[in-house]
Amino acid sequence: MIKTVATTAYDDQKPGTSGLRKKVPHFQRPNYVQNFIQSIFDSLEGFEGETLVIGGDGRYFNREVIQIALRMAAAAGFGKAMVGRGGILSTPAASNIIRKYGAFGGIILSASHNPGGPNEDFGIKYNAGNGGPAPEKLTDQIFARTKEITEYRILDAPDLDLDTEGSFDLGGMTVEVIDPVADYAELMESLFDFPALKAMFANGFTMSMDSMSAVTGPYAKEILENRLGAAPGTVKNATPLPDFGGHHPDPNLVHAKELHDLMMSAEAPDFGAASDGDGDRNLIIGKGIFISPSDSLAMLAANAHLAPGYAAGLAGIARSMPTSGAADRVAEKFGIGLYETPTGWKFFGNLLDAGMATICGEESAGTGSNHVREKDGLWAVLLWLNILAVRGESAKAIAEAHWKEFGRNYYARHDYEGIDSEAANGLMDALRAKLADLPGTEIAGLRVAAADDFAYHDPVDGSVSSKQGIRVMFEGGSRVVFRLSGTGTSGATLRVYIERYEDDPAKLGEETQAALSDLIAAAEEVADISTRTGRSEPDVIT
Ligand code: VG1
Ligand code: CO
Repeated sequence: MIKTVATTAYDDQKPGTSGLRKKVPHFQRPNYVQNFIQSIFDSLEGFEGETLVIGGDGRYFNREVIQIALRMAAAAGFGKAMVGRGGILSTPAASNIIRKYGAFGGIILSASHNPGGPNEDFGIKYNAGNGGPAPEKLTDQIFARTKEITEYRILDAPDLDLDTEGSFDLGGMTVEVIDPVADYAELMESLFDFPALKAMFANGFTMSMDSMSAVTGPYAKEILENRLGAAPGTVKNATPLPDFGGHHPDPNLVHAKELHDLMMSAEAPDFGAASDGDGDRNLIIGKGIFISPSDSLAMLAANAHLAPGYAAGLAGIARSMPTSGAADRVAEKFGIGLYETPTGWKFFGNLLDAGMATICGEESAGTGSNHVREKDGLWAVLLWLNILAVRGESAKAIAEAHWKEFGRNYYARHDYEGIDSEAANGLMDALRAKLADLPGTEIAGLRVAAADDFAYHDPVDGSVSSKQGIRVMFEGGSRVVFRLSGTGTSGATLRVYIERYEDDPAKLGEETQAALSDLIAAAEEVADISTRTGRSEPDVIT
């Protein structure tokens, strides 16, 4: 029986960079989840009898929300729902399932790299039929709907067993509980040279993969250990836990410090990697060398043709605006398009669908390609492995050769987390107000060449997204970028992105923060960071 339940609208259900994210207790407010899911359905058309994919990263509250989503999907008239066993689907795996089975769309439950647990973060996002995050037009529509919703519809039915694979009936809708890993592993096998990787491991190649007690554990174990023959134990923290073992599942140098320390030690294996809460980010650390995500994007793009799935070359490369320009030089060499988008994977979808870009990436440890419509952590790891296998060189040798050929974009991101929202907005407003006066002036000894607030004109659908980050560009090609995070759940996070290009062969091996010190001083001076935020140091440097 379908029930129609009266509800009161909330005014704070605006999806951010990647879906709606709040603390778990916030999501547990009366009908908070139901309102948002009904608002998604109310903003879609033509899904009667169609398939909806539902899955999440296994964090606290995942199973409860899946049960609600299933009953609401049945009430809304979907014909079928595909759910990962145990409620598990990594974000890229969900994207693949949507595409492979021609689903209408999917609901992904994740707060990605944010911590999980009864008092930590949860998130809901909708992905469309192309497998990618809902574009802004749709998220705007969903938000508008959340503010006026007065009722939702839900099937009156007991919870389904999500731990047994098979087909079940839920009020006339078929629920198919599927193996969360099989389709994804098959996709990876179609893109990369598994026999060559197997031979590399058989010949003694060693690696350490930290799944951070998050969703990639089962995927990495199946692919690296079972299919490719990496030694048992290669995948660390391989069991997804509802609270990620109390850690922050963000694969950066702060939260994956153990891996970093191992890779810099005498006991380092040949290659190290990590992935985040929902499996779409990657961290790459070679023996004795951290590869910054922006550099990794450029190096993957420069070498992708060595893997079978990309043997025909790339159609183009897309990167988010704050991501360094390292990939631009690769695009230039190949004579292919380079697209600069706002932060967030939803902006890559059109370029990928139109065949304009093959590989995309973000400085926040996200890289991916046209194989799905999300960034993909394990994909990046496997592409690196495929490149290492073909070139027979270490990650360090490949990085150094890359810098020699293209020059090096020294790059760092400084995050000031949990700062007062008003102070953060005040800082951005003050910067915006002086943009026009900056060109030609000197800041901390550096001359400003240009300054603007980045606006994106989507070349495919013509839509415009403005206020996407403030850029201060200096003579010589260095820059600092300021933006506020759209994924946090408490206060505001200021992100300061700092970049300097260097092509002097004698200056390619400097320590990053030292190489950027004058720009760091300029960022402080132009934005008044310490006075306005009350912080003298960033919380996280990546
Ligand atoms: C951050 C990153 C952005 C990424 C987004 C989602 O957004 O900067 O590059 O796409 O997280 O990643 P923001 O608005 O906080 O800067 V994930 O791994 O949370 O899906
Ligand atoms: Co993520």
